[in-house]
Amino acid sequence: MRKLFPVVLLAVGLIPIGAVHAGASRSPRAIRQVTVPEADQFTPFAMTIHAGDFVRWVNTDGDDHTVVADNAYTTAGHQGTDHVLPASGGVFVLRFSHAGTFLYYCRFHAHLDANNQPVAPGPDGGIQDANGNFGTPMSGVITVLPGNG
Ligand SMILES: [Cu+2]
Repeated sequence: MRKLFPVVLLAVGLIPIGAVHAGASRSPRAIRQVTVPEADQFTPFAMTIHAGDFVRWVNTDGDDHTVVADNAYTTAGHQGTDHVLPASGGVFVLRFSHAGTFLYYCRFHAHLDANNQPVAPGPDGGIQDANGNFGTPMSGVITVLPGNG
């Protein structure tokens, strides 16, 4: 079994794109970005990439957030991911090496219920809006298509 390790980088400028697959393929590997804006959400919510591509999460919010993936829905690898995105600039990068679906959430602002559905934190941890709702679960999904060869 191939074990995948997350690549943790302190600064966006340090990503060694050329070094990762130098000589392995002519097609450049894309880096796609998911941003946490000044809200408890991942933008964009859904993203489609190709095997071999990287996804970089950048937290521009003033609060800490997390990128968490449980085994239940994740078929694109990186099961058991649990990484903190520190406030105001935290960065986390994963490379997806095979096709599948990567459903993830922030464990500070969402969790999976007994049926593995993402749910908002509720009264204990959520911020109540004017309608009395406690927000939407902070989650996202990445669809990984087969690579280009
Ligand atoms: Cu969060």
